[in-house]
Amino acid sequence: MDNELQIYIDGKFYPKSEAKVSVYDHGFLYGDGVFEGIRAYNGMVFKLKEHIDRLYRSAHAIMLNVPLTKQEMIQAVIDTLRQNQMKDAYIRLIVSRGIGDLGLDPRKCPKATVIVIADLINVKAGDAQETGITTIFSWIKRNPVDATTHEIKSLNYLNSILAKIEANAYGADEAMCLESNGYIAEGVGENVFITKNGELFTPPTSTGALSGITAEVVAEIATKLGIKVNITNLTPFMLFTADEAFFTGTAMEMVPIREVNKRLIGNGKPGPVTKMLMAEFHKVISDPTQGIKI
Ligand code: PXG
Repeated sequence: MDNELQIYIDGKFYPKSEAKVSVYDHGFLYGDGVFEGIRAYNGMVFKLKEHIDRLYRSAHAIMLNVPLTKQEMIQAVIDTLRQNQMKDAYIRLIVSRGIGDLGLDPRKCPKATVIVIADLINVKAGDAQETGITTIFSWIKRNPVDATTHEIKSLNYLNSILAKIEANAYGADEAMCLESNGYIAEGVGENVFITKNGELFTPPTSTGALSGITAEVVAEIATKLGIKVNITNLTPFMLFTADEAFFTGTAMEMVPIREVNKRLIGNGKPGPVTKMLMAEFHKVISDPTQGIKI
């Protein structure tokens, strides 16, 4: 197939149908590895440096030696996009522990595997940005910070997947994840914000949430607009009684939340603060200075 996607694996390109890793790779056997989800908009890889920095922080936390320098990793992403002649893409960057034996000891894996996939973005639920989405609190507590915390963007996403299964089972669009004390941590793959009396509130990463790059961008936009951003523990009650709520993430961008466990948030429609931030967010992602050119 001529127009098959070309996938980067350890410095070489393979057509999608031939892009494979060993069943002995500890990323597959144990979820031992780290990843990033990145987007390219109109020939610019949005916040690429920030994503690469986070990838290396995750790798450092699990004592995974990335076989490329940060600059080489940036180049691998750019090369993959050029190879596929892509200007708009969803990029998945994966560094797994690599091939070992069937035991879990990472010392048996001499070299990490590096994979870059650039694919088309699967735009979620069409009009979600206009109508907002429904959520439920999942009974599965977020991984604690002294365990496989989501501060590390590891290949171990079963915690998020279990929460997503609950959302699917109850017919909600997305799940809301609580940490072990009952505070709100984040969504399954997105950070959460609420607004109350014109101010923004978002949980700290000490709930075990990922330090989101989209969340950081939105917080900067808010600050510039004179909207106060408070990083504080959020209870389910605070979400039920918020004026507005929304998720942020690379894949979803910004999506209003209209319902949680059947309670409407505000009047159930995207509110003025959310709408204003969404409009500014769309300006930022179309600004070529906000990332690295392909
Ligand atoms: N929390 C977690 C646990 C995440 O995995 C975010 C927040 C948002 O972070 P950014 O930096 O993207 O603003 C993520 C991001 C998907 C998908 O398909 C999203 C993520 C991972 C895997 C899949 O929506 N992560």
